[in-house]
Amino acid sequence: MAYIHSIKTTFLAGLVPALLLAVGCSGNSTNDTTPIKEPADSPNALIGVTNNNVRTVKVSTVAHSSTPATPVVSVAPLAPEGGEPVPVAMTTVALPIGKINGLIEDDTNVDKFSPPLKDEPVRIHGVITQLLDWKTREGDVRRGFFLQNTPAQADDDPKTSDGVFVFAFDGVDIEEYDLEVGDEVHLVGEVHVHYKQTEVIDPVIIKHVAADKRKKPGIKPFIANPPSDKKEARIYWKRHAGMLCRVPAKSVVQGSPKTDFWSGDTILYVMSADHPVAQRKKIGERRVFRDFHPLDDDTQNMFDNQNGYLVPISGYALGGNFPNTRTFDTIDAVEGAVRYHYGEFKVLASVPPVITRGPHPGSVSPVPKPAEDSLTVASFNVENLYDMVNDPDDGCDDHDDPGCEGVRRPFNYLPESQAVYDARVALIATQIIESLYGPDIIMFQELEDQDVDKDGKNDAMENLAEAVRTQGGPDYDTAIDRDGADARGIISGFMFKRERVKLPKVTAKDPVFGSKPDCGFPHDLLPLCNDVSNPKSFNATFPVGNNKESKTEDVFSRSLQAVKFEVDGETVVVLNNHFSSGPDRRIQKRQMQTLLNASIAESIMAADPKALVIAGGDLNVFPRPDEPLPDNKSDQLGALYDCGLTNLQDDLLERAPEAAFTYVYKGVAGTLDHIFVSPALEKRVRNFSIAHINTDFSDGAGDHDPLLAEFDWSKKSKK
Ligand SMILES: [Ca+2]
Ligand SMILES: [Ca+2]
Ligand SMILES: [Ca+2]
Ligand SMILES: [Ca+2]
Repeated sequence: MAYIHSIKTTFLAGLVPALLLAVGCSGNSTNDTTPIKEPADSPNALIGVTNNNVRTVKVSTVAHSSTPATPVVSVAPLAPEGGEPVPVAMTTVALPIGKINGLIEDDTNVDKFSPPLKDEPVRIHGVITQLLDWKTREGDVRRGFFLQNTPAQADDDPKTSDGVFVFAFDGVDIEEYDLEVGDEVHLVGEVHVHYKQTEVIDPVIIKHVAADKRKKPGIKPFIANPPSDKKEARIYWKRHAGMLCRVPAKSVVQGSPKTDFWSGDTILYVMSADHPVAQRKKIGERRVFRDFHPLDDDTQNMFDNQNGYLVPISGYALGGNFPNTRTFDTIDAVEGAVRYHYGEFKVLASVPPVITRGPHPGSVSPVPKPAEDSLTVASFNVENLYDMVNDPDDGCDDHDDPGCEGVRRPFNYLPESQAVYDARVALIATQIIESLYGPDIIMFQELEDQDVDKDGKNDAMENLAEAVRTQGGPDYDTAIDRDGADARGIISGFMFKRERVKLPKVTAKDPVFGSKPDCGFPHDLLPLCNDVSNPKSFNATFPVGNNKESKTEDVFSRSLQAVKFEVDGETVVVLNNHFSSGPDRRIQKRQMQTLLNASIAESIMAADPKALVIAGGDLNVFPRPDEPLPDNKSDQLGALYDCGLTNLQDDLLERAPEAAFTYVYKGVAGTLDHIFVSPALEKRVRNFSIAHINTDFSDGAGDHDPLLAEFDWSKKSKK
């Protein structure tokens, strides 16, 4: 599973963008200033909303002329019960917005920073750079605008931001005041921190000059140019939070923007055309790779900068309506305010980016057509391949289901409609036929665990096999051990060519597939490992004392699926995995998952050094050296390397590093999917490639690119 899709156990009242956005400069006031309509409950309007901190605003005078307003508002804390309000401040002078946002030093912890005037009443002025409308998940409309000081109004300090979001809820009515981009406003409100974004809330406008009456230059955007170091980049963005930004033209798209269910946001990551990585000679190398990759921007250091030079462009203000894009596309310049939302600073595009199509990411390193006398094995994470059929035995596979243990509604992994599901199945089938040349064996991850027709076959794979046949591809059979599913109900499984690949019956005495498997794993195997079956799920007890990283007490939340195939008289054992997600989390879990794989592989190879063994799948961590954290020498796949298997990704990293990735996370390409092989198989490797058909595309079939290993299966090779 992709680590951005980890199971949410609590419902987050996330916000989804409205389809409506007002932008432009169509101010139509006939006077220099628009008459101010006082809020209905003025002069005693409440401007605070928290229970303990309600304040009273007394609007004593309201400016109706073009002259700057002098004392207009007195602010007092709510009186103790029965007492009189105590005047505490006269908000007479507009503060530079930089004073609201506060000084961001070079070593400021952006995530813990609190603005100096938090919860204080303030008066500010500036020019509206962007209006923002959105809807809550419940459908309620929310509104606000970004306000920025002109250079004359600002504090002239590059370490403070001159812009701020003004949240209009409970305050001004944007339509009533006819606020437009380019208008100058003076207002009072209260400094508030909303999920770490500094805002001014409950605004009361005291002066409004429409854009067409201002007769002064508007706000000039700053040009996005964040430093390469991620930490420094966050300081940089914090110093510009709320300000109007321009992402320069010809910036290069990295990865595919998809709408995140929880934040309601769609983010397009781009890199400036001026960046050295964007200026590399080979097209395929103009890509942002993880720090440890040989084509990272810093090839000297291993864990270097986390690639802070990427610029996130948010489609929130566009209702997620980004055009379809793919890696290597370039954009025309995009403008918008910098917003902090769901842990990230983003440029809030005010109009959809105009895209210029780049080279096809898959054309950079195409998968070569396998030879006739090869055996081909693929691994393919099909990202939540859930159908629209309600499984009565499953409480979380239908939009109307009640939920499962640890899995609550709404279910972000379900398809929107039958048509969406059918289209995905058809596209995956096409990819299997055209991009992977109909592999003999496919290891899938993230299938829905369902068999409503009770024919012993996984429904998702049955649908895939049917779609492949319909499109003229090979005739596939499927196999699965249903003991392998996780709480949500995703499972790994196998599809294989019916006429070539056989699934032998296994006996109770089989050392792996029999009733008493002994692979030397140092912790207790679960009873399901004693099933005599092929395929067969393996899982074990997670050692007590190390169990802080996960709620499950098992090594796997989704069991390893082992299978024994016979191909042209030879036995091949395949261990198909979907490790726990998040390369920098659940590290001990993945180490233990690796160890169970290695233990099984090692026991097979100990009995027969020429055994043909494959272990792979979505291992959710990078090849060696995998360190996802600065000082963490976690070596999470170490046991698989050390038991004598070879990771085919390592060869690709040397031979064609520009092709060595399977997943793009927040614009950064990394390798989460792997195929390890035993020495006897390694000698027969003809090719190993990755079909770059999904993760680079906003209209791909899923979030992972599939792998294809090609082995020499000629008579000569079987000595
Ligand atoms: Ca880097
Ligand atoms: Ca279903
Ligand atoms: Ca159900
Ligand atoms: Ca079935």
